[in-house]
Amino acid sequence: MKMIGSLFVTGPAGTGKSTFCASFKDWLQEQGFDAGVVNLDPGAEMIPYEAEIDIRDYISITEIMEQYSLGPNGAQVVAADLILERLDEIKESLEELQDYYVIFDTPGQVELFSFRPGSKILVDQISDGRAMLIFLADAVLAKSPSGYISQKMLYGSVMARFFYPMLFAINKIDLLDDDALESIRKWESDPEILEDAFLRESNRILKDYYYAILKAFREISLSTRLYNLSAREMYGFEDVYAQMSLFFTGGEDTDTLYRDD
Ligand SMILES: Nc1nc2c(ncn2[C@@H]2O[C@H](COP(=O)(O)OP(=O)(O)O)[C@@H](O)[C@H]2O)c(=O)[nH]1
Ligand SMILES: [Mg+2]
Repeated sequence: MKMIGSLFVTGPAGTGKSTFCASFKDWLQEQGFDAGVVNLDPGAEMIPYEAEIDIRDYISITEIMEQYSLGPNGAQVVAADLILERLDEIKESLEELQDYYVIFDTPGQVELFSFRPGSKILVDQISDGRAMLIFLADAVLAKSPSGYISQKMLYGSVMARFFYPMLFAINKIDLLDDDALESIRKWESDPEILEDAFLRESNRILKDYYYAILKAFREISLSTRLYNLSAREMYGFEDVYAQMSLFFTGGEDTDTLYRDD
């Protein structure tokens, strides 16, 4: 396996995963790196990039629907499991991406990628352990304390499935005004401000339950660093790259460190 590293882009439907894959690839190429996108979403109708490998060439949702008499949702679940049978072929195609940063676009429904047992195997096998994940949350939803917290909890539960570094990013921040951005920044830096805002929003119903959630937040430090992104405006990409570079090459901006001698 000769790629520099792989970045798996996950998150709920519509948070901008495919858009991010497209624009982050372009950005990496502008910085002089070799970068490519692999589409792992068999249900994608349209993808906004030219994929190096496209799972739709191997797996057809409509064929699965016919073969197993399933609707589109059931077929997506079967497809997620069938991907494993094509691992060898995918790995072979990846061999060609020497010294590449490879970005993996994942299915729109977050649970298909994050909670199917095969996904961890897939990540382990095709990245040879050299993997990172980024979870994209939606900026508009993150404007309310409950939206922010619930997306972070989802991030936490995805993180619990994969033993790889995982970034929490809010995408589409171009849609937020300065006040909203400032609130989120404060919630991030001071859990008490988040707690106050959340309890005000929750109207103190089920107070004990919510306190417990907030306590968990503090103790398992789900509040790691926050990445603000706009896939549309290519904003915030340096920070994501800095983490990738740190993890994959120890911070050296070079594509040679992981070559087998
Ligand atoms: N304003 C804004 N819209 C975005 C951004 N990223 C994605 N979108 C839009 O959000 C919608 C869903 O994006 P898509 O990449 O298909 O989401 P996916 O389901 O997570 O792959 C599309 O209409 C995108 O144009 C962003 O950074 N800013
Ligand atoms: Mg998509």
